[in-house]
Amino acid sequence: MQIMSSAAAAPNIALVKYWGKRDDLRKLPINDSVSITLDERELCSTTTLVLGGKIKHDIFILNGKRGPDAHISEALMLIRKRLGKKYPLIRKPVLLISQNNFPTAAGIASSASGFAALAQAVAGAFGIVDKREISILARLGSGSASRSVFGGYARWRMGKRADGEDSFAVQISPRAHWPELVDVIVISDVEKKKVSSKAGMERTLKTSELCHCRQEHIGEAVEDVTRAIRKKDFEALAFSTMRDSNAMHATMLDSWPPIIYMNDVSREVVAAIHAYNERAGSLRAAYTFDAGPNAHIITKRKEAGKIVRLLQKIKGVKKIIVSGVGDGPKQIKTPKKTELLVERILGKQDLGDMILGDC
Ligand code: 2P0
Repeated sequence: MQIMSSAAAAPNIALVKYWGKRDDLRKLPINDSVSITLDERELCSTTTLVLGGKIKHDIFILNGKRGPDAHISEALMLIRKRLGKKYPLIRKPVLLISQNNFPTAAGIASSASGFAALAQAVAGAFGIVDKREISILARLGSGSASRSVFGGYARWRMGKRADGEDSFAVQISPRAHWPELVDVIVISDVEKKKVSSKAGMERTLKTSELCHCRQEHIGEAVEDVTRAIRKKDFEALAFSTMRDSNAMHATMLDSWPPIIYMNDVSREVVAAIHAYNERAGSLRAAYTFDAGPNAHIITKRKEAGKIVRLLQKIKGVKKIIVSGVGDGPKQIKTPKKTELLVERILGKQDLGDMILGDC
């Protein structure tokens, strides 16, 4: 039997961040985190999974190029271990085709959207509808992907169990509850980061004293942001978001050797947002930075134009993307181009390194 399943998912931006694991392989975090899922019409990973095709080993086509990819292989190994008994087809070699609608080199992390799309495609293949299960499947790929399986606003509960069965995301509110928020993404650097999130988290947890201090207060930040989302209290959300981004980057700097993701442009953006809020007399915009220098400015849509014009003036800003809040992953009809590619690949496997084009 051959099954083809396709899904699309968007990245998310964390307001209270995940930076440190209690279990590296299962990707179990040391704290809860809260995020906004972005709009899949702006930023999206589309993944097609073919199960039961006549192939001898896994084949990955990522953004039009044939893999290998150690990260996907590890995720598949964990997913197979989890689902293999109930769904033996997952044990057979798979063909996986994944494409981002944003350039991977745009400085926007694609692992959350990529692994959420993969989890949704696996779920679609086997008729799995339990969101908790889909969130766990996504988490096995990338911790932050566990949150991208929900639209709107999500909280990843760290859980306490060693097997990770209680570590999954839940939805705080759907998009419709607070659709006005946007993420203004300010790109100043498109290079691959020098320290991966995985290595960075390990280093921070091992060497930073400050990391333990952040952990003492992070529960409060998670509750504050969750409450702010429920009450649509932008100022409370903005305050806790900026504080936690600064706190996380402080623990990175406190690591040994220090990890520095923010650059001069990032710091100028921070200053510009503080000045903007000062002039407005209230918190109208909040910056947050992931493991990279590109700023994410959370604001209301009506402020976005002004913020974009303000930040465009900063020297070194290469590109600005504005994304709204998304509805979460979708099971989709496999695009025609991908169907043709699947036929080609299943008919002739010796593709070498050839560029396969858009799918
Ligand atoms: C987050 N980040 O909460 C934080 C903020 C980056 C900084 O989750 O090792 O790609 O695959 O679980 O999820 C980026 O790390 O790491 C991340 P793994 P992931 O969004």
